[in-house]
Amino acid sequence: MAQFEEVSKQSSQHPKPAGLVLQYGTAGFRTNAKHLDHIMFRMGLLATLRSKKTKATIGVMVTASHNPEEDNGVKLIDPMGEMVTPAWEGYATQLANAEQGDLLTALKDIIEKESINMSQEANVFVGKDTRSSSASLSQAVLDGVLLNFDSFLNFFLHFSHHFYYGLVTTPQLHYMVCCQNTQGKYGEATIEGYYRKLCQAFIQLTKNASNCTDDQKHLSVDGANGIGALKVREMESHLRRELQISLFNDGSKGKLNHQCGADFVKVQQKPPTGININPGERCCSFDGDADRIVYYYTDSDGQFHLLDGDKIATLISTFLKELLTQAGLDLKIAVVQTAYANGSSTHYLEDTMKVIVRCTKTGVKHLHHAAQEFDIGVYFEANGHGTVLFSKVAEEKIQQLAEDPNMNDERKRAARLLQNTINVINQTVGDAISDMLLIEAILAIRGMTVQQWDAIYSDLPNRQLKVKVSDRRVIDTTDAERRAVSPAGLQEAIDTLVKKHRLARSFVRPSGTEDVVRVYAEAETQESADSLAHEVSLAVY
Ligand code: 16G
Repeated sequence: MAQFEEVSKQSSQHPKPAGLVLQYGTAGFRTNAKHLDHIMFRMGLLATLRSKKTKATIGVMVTASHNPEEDNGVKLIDPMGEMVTPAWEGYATQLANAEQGDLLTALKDIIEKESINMSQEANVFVGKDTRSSSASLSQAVLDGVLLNFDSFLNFFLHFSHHFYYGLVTTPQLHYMVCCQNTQGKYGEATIEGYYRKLCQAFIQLTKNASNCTDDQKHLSVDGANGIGALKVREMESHLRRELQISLFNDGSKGKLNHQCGADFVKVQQKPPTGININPGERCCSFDGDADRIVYYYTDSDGQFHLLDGDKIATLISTFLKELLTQAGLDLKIAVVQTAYANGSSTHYLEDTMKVIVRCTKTGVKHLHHAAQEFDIGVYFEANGHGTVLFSKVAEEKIQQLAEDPNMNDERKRAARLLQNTINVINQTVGDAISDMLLIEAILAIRGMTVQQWDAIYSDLPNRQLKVKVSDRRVIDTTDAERRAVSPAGLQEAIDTLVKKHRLARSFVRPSGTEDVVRVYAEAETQESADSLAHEVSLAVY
């Protein structure tokens, strides 16, 4: 098999440690960076195949998001900027785990199964976060992308093209892949184009905010010592002081995600280190690749208040619903959550706001798909990962109204606000920078303080625990992970424990990113939520 020589030669530069098995999980591959070189090379190869198959540009992002600095990871981005399809997640796992001598067979298998026309050219965009390991690991991806498949397969000669973006946030890469594949209809496939589109829309939106003081325009941002901090700095000049950012944890001193960032703040329910936080001041934290955001403040008693993904979804959907009413547009709006959504948020959305609420399994791809079923789908995980999707029909109706010369001023104003809202949002994936601009614009337009936003509803006290078990896969769930179907008797035990507490709810699910089982409990008081979580974790053990 002389034609495979080149792959064999190149792959021996990126050898797989024998016996190492890794799974393409909820957010791609993620583990200690020292185990990932061969995975990166192989994902470069796979991205090339995916590009040939879809006849479109594919993205490869090197990041481990909120994981510690020592870890790294990689995920593939499909043509419209969405997560790669489940079948290709399976191929990614197969390719990653093929022992060195079986790699070519694994590749051929994919090519055959997908009937890939190898004469098709391939285009791949590669990006990386700020981790020290990301430089060499993204080079390994490029080695895979640049390998000329067609010569080794003896087909017509067509080279792979790639564009190496270097340091980008994960959502920026999703955005640029989508822009590229829509021939610029979604925007320009450059970082500058991204800043221009989002910031212009933000500035248009804030023109509707009356009497905004400098204090109200001020926001403290915790950049998690990661890529988000770098990109906020780059973007600042486009904001023309309509938003004045004090940036903390900008990577100049601290360690990535260490005692800071959105995940730390959400899980620990306390402010990050490295930030000056004055009572009442609005602050937010990004995670390590800037695809999540949470807000918070401390009150005059020094008490910490977190505004997580549920509060963000409520703020955004309330704003959008009001605009739809003002515009007289009959569009179906829904909020998509996961089992982790605080019960108070779900009740508020369903009972007070009267919006449709859907619950899906954890993981962005599940929420994203569910949100696509509506004219406007607002999706957020409680951990701060989310965005808003507008259907084509919704976008067209909004545009028609905004441009209708016979329309009255109020309806037109609402339609224009909706148009700018669409433009400030990164619809390809949850994006901390874009979400931050949207939230800031909404607060400014509504003249709302962070305390008023927080007071929309009160969270039920809750607790999350991790339980280490010998095999987490014995736990199987249904009903969007809200009920356990195995092992036998576990759900009944949880039901009995829940009945002992007021306003209580609890569920367990195997983690998709760590070797643990996660336990969630909420109840009327913190003591009650804590003891329920503890009791349920004993039932799991
Ligand atoms: C990944 C997911 C995130 C989810 C988390 C759950 C993406 C891009 N990221 O980080 O949405 O909340 O996993 O982790 O899908 P877990 O399964 O360990 O609880």
